[in-house]
Amino acid sequence: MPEDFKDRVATYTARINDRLNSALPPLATGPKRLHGAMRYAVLNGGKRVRPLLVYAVGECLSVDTNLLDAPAVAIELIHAFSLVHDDLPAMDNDDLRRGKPTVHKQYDEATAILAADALQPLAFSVLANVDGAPDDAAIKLVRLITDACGSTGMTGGQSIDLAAEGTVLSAGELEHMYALKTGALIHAAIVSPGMLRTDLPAADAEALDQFGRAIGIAFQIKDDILDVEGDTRIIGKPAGSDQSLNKATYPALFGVDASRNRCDELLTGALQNIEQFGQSAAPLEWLARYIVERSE
Ligand code: GRG
Repeated sequence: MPEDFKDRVATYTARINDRLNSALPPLATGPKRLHGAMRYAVLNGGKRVRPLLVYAVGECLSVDTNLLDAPAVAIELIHAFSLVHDDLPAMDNDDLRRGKPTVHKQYDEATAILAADALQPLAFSVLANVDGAPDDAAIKLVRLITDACGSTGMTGGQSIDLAAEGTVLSAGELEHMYALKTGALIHAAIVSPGMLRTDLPAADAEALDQFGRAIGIAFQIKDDILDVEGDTRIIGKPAGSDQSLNKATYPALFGVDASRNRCDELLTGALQNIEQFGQSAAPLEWLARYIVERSE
């Protein structure tokens, strides 16, 4: 990673961790076990890819960084919420997340469910309280993010995923599931800074929309490849769990080489979409490459 990007990633990561810490209820106030589990679910690591995308697109569109904190925090809280649910015994039944015990292992199942339940409204409260943004920005962000995590977004994708275990899907069906399960929230992160501008040209909105759709799907295909080829110690969750659960994944259905090729194809298309932003899109381009080339 070039040194200047490394510095900026470190700066934005420290920033989002600080904003998440402030948004979460303090440990000193009760219910302490619930608050402890919420903080554990959010602050126990994570690459912070979605907030980094928010900040990178914000740079592209010259949006004030202070305004970007609300969507960055809200989206990361929802992401953390979804991981807690995803790991539960009723879903993927995982013991390890981000190299640490999953929330239901560290606490207990009821506390994990409640912590996730409380993270979701916290996310929307952060959005509702966005300060200094254009008048209709909060409502636009709420609409964007509720759509991304509802039954035609992340929750719907998870439902299709669970139903698809042990079945054969076409590439189109699989990518539809990925677009919902993983892509919708990543896409929301990418288009959210546009909601903080009153004068965004339609061509810029369209370019980010297309970029977001492609990168969202590529992110999940790369996640699948890491499940096959990754190292549990580096990815922080048990490698090979998709195969154990008989999940319908890109590598399982089409092989690792085809998965890699599809990721590259999606990346190339995505990068073409953001060429119009010129040099201001360099951090976004770097993040897109990181998403398909990462080892964690
Ligand atoms: C309504 C919010 C909501 C959720 C209920 C459980 C569920 C429905 C959806 C789960 C969706 C899910 C877990 C998709 C997988 C996405 C994915 C690849 C997660 C891993 O993301 P990383 O690699 O994780 O960014 P870190 O740990 O780095 O944050």
